[in-house]
Amino acid sequence: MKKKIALIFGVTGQDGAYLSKFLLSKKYIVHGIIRRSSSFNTSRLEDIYQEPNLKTRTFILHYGDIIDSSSIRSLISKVMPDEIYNLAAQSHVAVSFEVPEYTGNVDGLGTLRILDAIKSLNKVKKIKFYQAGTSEMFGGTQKSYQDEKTPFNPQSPYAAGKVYAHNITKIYRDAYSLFACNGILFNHESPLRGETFVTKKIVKALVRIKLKKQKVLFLGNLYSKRDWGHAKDYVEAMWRILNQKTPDDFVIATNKQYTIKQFVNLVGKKLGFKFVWKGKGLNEKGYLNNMPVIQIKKRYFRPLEVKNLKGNYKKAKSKLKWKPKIGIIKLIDEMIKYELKNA
Ligand code: NAP
Ligand code: G4F
Repeated sequence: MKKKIALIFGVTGQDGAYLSKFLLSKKYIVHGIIRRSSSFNTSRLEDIYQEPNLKTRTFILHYGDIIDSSSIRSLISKVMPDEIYNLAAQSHVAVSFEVPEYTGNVDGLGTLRILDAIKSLNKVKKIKFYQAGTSEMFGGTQKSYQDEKTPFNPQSPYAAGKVYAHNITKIYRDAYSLFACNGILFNHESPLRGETFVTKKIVKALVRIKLKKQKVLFLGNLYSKRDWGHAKDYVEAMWRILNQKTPDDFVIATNKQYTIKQFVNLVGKKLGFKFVWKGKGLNEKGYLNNMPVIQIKKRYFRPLEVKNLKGNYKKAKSKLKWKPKIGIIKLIDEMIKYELKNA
């Protein structure tokens, strides 16, 4: 049987690495787009990298950039994939306040560029498209949990760019009958998570504190609530979304919620720490043996905060037969194990 071909924008990121491995296990030929950088950005792909000279390659990397229409168009025409996954993004919410225009260009217009290339090839091949949407789009929602019907209320340039990408994906689906789908994914983590996202930052720092390689962990807002799943489960949902009969949009979440402080305490417990919390606001501190090992710094607060995210994945459960398999405790165990190995 002819192998399916997938093309992944954002292949070097956390989800790109897990999705590549998942699709290879499903016998796909996987093409990935990488940006040229002055230092290596492919460390997450080391275990699946294949030599360019190998004739029977099933994992192939190409240079490209989602802000460059010409590279997008020529790569899509060259690869002629069955499925495109757009995971490419400036994905850090706080950083999006520092580089708002760039973030809008990559996260918003980048999606349009891919969709338009797919549209121009639509008579030659029906290419399916997945857009990596986010729970950040719900932003300042008043609802205690969010689903596909919850209105968007973005609170950052990142979320605003992603709302544009979500809407343009729907518009191209309706106007040009493209098989284009939006995943609305809640936070998902793993040992491969970027270093500056809060879960990775906490696990790495507490492991280093345990090993006496670090004294203090500086954090921002301890009281926002997040719905944290495992990236491995979430990339399977992306594939299921594209392998439905009709294109549609889905919330992917765990329907469980923790504050950042609860996450710190859970990681601490696994490492044998019991933090004593004292003080309020910027003066709040987490003590271990009377030492203030967790401290709050204003620079880690955002101009606007998304306070409450908890997703209802009922639609995904019923239509995609998807549910999260890895809970927060197993996720933390895996992240700690990885940091201990690399410390
Ligand atoms: P990530 O680790 O930050 O990866 C982002 C990827 O996008 C990297 O491969 C990055 O390449 C690439 N990229 C950035 N700018 C690009 C450009 N101009 N052209 C081409 N590629 C570019 O993000 P992730 O956690 O894997 O998330 C994957 C996607 O899902 C993102 O779109 C994110 O916004 C979205 N999302 C993530 C979550 C989550 O909790 N992880 C939840 C909802 C939605 P470099 O390696 O060269 O930087
Ligand atoms: O880990 P975070 O930076 O993730 P955030 O902002 O929720 O965004 C992530 O999930 C989204 C899905 O909902 C994705 F779309 C997005 O691409 C990204 O993957 O921050 C989580 C929470 C925030 O409330 C933040 O204010 O942790 C709080 N926080 C407290 N101290 C901190 C810190 N966040 C970071 N990054 N660093 C801190 O020191």
